[in-house]
Amino acid sequence: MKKKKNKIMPFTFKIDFTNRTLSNPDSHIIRKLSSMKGQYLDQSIYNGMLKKEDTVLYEVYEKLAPEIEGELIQGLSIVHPGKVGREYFMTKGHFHSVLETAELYFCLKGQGYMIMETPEGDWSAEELVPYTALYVPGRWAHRSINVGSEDLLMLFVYPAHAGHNYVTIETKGFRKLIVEENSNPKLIDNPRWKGKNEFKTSQ
Ligand code: S6P
Ligand code: ZN
Repeated sequence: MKKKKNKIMPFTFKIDFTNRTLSNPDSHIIRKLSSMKGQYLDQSIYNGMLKKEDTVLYEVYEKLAPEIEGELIQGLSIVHPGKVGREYFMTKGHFHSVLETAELYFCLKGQGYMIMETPEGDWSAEELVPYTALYVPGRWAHRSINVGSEDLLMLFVYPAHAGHNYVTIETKGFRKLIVEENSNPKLIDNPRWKGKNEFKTSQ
């Protein structure tokens, strides 16, 4: 759960690599397989896995700030290794509600990709390995994907007033997917992605 911050003082925080956490996080979000309904291509494998266990796919620890222009929210995202059929464990993915807000990611550990796209139809897939910084400009929806065999750890920083718009991706998915082929990640078109983008503004 997030607890809103109204006042803030300068602070430092440490990343605990062993326990995969931050010092004194303000929030800890845990996302499980059940929150990814409709996002994985192979629905029967997805349903079968879900029947057995609602596996934790990823976790997010945040250091919060007042949700106003000028402040920043930062934190640690941990995408666990695993697959649903040929697709890897990944985040839900979102646009920022304030569309023109950017985000910075810094890969600390593991191996992954960030899949990104704009409402206008541009897309990009960037590889993430340790010590890679990734700039996600405003307007770009983003989803991180763990293509390795260990946790994918990333530090992120984004404007505190950005907010999250999940509904567009929940409804339409991303245009591009990353699947495993011959033990390697491969970028493919999402066969279920149809028609023109219909960017939804409601949450
Ligand atoms: C927030 C930032 C990350 C994600 C995290 C989980 O703007 O992009 O902290 O929240 O990677 O992804 P998602 O799509 O479930 O929020
Ligand atoms: Zn974001």
